[in-house]
Amino acid sequence: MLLIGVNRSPFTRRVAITLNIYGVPFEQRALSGFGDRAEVRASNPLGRIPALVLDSGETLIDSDAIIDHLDEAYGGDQPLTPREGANRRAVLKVTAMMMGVCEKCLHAAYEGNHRPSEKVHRPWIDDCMAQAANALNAIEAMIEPKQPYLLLERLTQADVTAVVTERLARARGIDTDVHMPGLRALTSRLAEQPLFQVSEP
Ligand SMILES: N[C@@H](CCC(=O)N[C@@H](CS)C(=O)NCC(=O)O)C(=O)O
Repeated sequence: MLLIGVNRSPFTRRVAITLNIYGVPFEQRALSGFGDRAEVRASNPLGRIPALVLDSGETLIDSDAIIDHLDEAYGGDQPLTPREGANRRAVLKVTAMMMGVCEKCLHAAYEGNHRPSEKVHRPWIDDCMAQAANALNAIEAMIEPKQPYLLLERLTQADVTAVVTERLARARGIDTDVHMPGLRALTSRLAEQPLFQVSEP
């Protein structure tokens, strides 16, 4: 199995962490969506990372779709995203919110990185970051400081996605130490675990 993408991409890294948690051996090609356009587009015509090339040769794209396959193939009776019911809905909702945070942080970054400085629209950046912070505040409010995990009493995809999301939000200037201390503490604890550490960018 071949994972295409760099781990500084939160979308790629959540797939790498999921593979590690499920104990699936894989190789990784550290390609970037912008730096290695031609090679990335050969695997994903949309030109985005991650892509996952299965041993059969089939290529999957988009972290949600890749993780859905990994849950189905390797999750057994306790996949990181529960198979049904209220627990499944809860994990999917929180995970979607955090994926949205990542997208908003990246929209803000792209505005600064991909447009000429005279065309950068600061209010758009501020609005994206305000949306990201608002969503993180909502997640902070869900955290029970004594619980080892974000949602259920076990590791789920909400925890995996929280680790990559909090890291990106902090890198983009959201002071999680001050504003989301529960999320910061939870994700720091998780990030120290070997299954997470191995993909640290
Ligand atoms: N929804 C996608 C988002 C993937 C994504 O936006 N990847 C970024 C890197 S962090 C990328 O490749 N951007 C290049 C581009 O959009 O051209 C997923 O979950 O995999």
